[in-house]
Amino acid sequence: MKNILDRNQNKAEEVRSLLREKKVMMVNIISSPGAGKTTLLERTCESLADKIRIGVIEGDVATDRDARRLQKYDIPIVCINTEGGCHLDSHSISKVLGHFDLDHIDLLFVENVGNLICPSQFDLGETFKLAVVSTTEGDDKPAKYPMLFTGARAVILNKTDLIPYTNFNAASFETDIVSLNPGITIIKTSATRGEGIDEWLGWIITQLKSFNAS
Ligand SMILES: Nc1nc2c(ncn2[C@@H]2O[C@H](COP(=O)(O)OP(=O)(O)OP(=O)(O)O)[C@@H](O)[C@H]2O)c(=O)[nH]1
Ligand SMILES: [Mg+2]
Ligand SMILES: [Zn+2]
Repeated sequence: MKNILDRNQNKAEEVRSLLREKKVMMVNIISSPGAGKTTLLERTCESLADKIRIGVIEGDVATDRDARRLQKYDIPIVCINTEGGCHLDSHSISKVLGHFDLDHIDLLFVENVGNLICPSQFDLGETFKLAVVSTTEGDDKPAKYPMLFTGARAVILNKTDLIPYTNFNAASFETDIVSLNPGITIIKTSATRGEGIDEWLGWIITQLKSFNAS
């Protein structure tokens, strides 16, 4: 395992320096299956695809359904089928970067395979990780799966519209996250209804500006 992670890390650093040279900010989106990663990307492309040059790498175990959902936004998309693999690694990202015209992309989203565990161990060369948690999964997920939350720059708490139908405790969710990672940003959204999406869009634009200024 250590050898695998070391080799992954070396390739991730290569990817990171290529993206830095090309001024591409890469965001590695990680969540359990169904938390709302693709829906968040749909909302993001809807609002930003005509202002910011967006690209997407869709990591999926099987099918190209998520990539198809994003096709209507007329952005470059590459689908990686892991054929059973439960995470993406930096070698698979490095291989597909050649399919993008990196001189004409500002923001590259990677939708990782739905899984809260190993995707957080594999650096892809991203600028930062974005965690997505949905309210129906329970407020205890950050404490039970800490690795993602200690490493992420922000967490989207999605499906806030469903809180009335669950026992989700937002205060205890936030306390657990902040104790793991005091600097993390928490954004509450309903990706289907639109609440919180403007805050998310404002935040991602600010990240892009500071990436380009650094
Ligand atoms: N009620 C509600 N449903 C949502 C919300 N966001 C996403 N969904 C629904 O949740 C389901 C899963 O959403 P996806 O966006 O496909 O989730 P995902 O994280 O991309 O799923 P995988 O790629 O399979 O891991 C879909 O039926 C969405 O319509 C939300 O904010 N509220
Ligand atoms: Mg998806
Ligand atoms: Zn895995």
